[in-house]
Amino acid sequence: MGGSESKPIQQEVHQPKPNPELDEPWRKFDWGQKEALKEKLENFSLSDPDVNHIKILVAGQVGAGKSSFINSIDSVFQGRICSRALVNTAAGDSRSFTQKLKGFPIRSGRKSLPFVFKDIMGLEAAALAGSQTDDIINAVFGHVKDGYKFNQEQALTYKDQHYTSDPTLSDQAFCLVYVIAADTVQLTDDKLIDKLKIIRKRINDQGIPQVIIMTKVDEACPLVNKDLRKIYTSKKIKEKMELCSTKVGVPLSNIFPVKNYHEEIDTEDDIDVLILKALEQIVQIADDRLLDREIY
Ligand SMILES: Nc1nc2c(ncn2[C@@H]2O[C@H](COP(=O)(O)OP(=O)(O)OP(=O)(O)O)[C@@H](O)[C@H]2O)c(=O)[nH]1
Ligand SMILES: [Mg+2]
Repeated sequence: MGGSESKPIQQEVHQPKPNPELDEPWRKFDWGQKEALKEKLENFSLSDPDVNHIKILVAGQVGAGKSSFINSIDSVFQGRICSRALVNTAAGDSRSFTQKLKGFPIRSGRKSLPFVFKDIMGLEAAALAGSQTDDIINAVFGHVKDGYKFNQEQALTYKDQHYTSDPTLSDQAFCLVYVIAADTVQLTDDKLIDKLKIIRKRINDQGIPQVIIMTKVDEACPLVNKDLRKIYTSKKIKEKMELCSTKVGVPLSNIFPVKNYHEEIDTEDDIDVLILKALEQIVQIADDRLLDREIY
């Protein structure tokens, strides 16, 4: 074969880039409902008068944005950036920054709202299989006292001073909020999914509902990074939510995408309204469970 044989010239075909945005939002969302949602939550009264505060436990992988989500809720009601829950500022840590169980009562201005969010250590794929899941399950059921420092090697036992053997209704969590970061959902380790399945199985048996909060939407999609209102027209975010739903096994209707406050110095209405919508759902679901508890 002679080297002079010429190859047929390949015509470069320029395919138009697929539009990253949908024409119609895939979830209806009213961006103007901030004040209405805020007012509704400020005036929320729990269905059981014996319970002062409903507890909501926030769990998820290390660095997913659990502490930031609690701070973001705080910020919405205070109208300024709050940072009561300490947030990790060093990227890429594989160990959880939050080490102790701590409850954060939510206030609007000076008014105390009937919800307490519990911040917990992050789940680590590499940590010993049983200890973290047992601790989280125990925390959901109200057996773990605030201030307890999680121990990777050993789950809390009933002999520990931080163990409550006979939790009251107010000690128990009525909703588990599982936080997943949108930018890394595809990388979620199978070991973590297994841990989550164990937690879900145990809490499902007791009828404790779960909500997924998908954080860091700004990191996952450049469109949304520029304009948060594109969250429900972004194909990327829709894809991430669907992936989240199949990986974790929770219906899309129980997944809420948010952007946490992380570098802002002032609050913004669009960030606020997404956080408030997620909170409304969490609180509603938790309160329904409180009402239905006789069934379990
Ligand atoms: N861009 C962006 N960054 C976020 C968001 N939420 C959290 N972060 C950042 O992600 C990092 C980890 O956030 P944390 O709130 O400490 O996460 P965590 O889940 O509490 O982590 P552990 O306590 O270590 O398990 C911090 O640097 C936050 O500023 C978000 O919605 N968008
Ligand atoms: Mg934390």
